[in-house]
Amino acid sequence: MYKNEKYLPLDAMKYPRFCGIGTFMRLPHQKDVSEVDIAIAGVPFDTGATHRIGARFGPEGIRQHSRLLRYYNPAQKVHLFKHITALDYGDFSIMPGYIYDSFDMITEQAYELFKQDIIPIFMGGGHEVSFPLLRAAYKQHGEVALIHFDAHTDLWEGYFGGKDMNGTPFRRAYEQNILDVAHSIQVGIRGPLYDEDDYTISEKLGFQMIDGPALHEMGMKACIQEIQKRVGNKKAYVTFDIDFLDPVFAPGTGTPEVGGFTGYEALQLIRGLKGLDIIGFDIVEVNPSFDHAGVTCGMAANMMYEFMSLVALRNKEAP
Ligand SMILES: [Mn+2]
Repeated sequence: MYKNEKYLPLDAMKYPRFCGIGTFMRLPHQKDVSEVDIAIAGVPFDTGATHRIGARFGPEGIRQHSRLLRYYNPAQKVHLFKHITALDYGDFSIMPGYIYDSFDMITEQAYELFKQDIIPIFMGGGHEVSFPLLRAAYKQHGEVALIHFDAHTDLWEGYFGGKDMNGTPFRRAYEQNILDVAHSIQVGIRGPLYDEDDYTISEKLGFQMIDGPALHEMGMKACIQEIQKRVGNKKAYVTFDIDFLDPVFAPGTGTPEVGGFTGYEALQLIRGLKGLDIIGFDIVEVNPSFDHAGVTCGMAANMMYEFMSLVALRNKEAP
């Protein structure tokens, strides 16, 4: 019935959901990924924070609030563990305060996962970690299309005279030619900017952008069609900054912007990525110190559940 009984969450009929060590979804924690489709890995690095620090505690917070996830996803009509095997890989080691050393460490550890032909789901950390993660993806897959949900483009040249922070990862990735820009799309961008030029930067560099107000106007279904059309059959990497959501739904983040999206809208968008050739996911900027009652961490856990469901659907349709 299950794809592999070794890789199931703890049985909630034997061990109530509040029991047990807090791995993601109470899955087994191990480093050997040779038998799994999905590895969940924490990337607890936030030294690139331009505003509130604390996203290094994101993985720990998300894990604690992932206890309520269950096997069957009724929205996608898929029973996850009939079609996938998954584990909690634990956290990458990083060097707090040292951005370039940590970037190298993150790339190396992420590549260990990519090269074993599995789908990694990374939990940041600040958005700066997406750059070293994309370098690892590139090493295995070549250029990938970026599907980017965020309140900000994160395409800035730099801040405070420095180059690498949580507002710059995709500028660096763009410069290093590791993205398939012509098939990449940014969704949900909004909030006050420094200058008019900041608004046009995405399209100038060749990305498609659907900004926040446009997304509210067009609705989720039309946006899904745009994403599907833009990415087509290219290999894609999904990066989800939790500040895509309105601060009401995700207060626990570093740079909140009003006028965002509901939890349900975010779930709809991720569900709509069905059928795309996605090789990896990250969810970033979850900052438990600014969270209330686990609202943000629980939301992030559910987004990851939808990532897992996409992989399960893919396996279900092409076992
Ligand atoms: Mn971001």
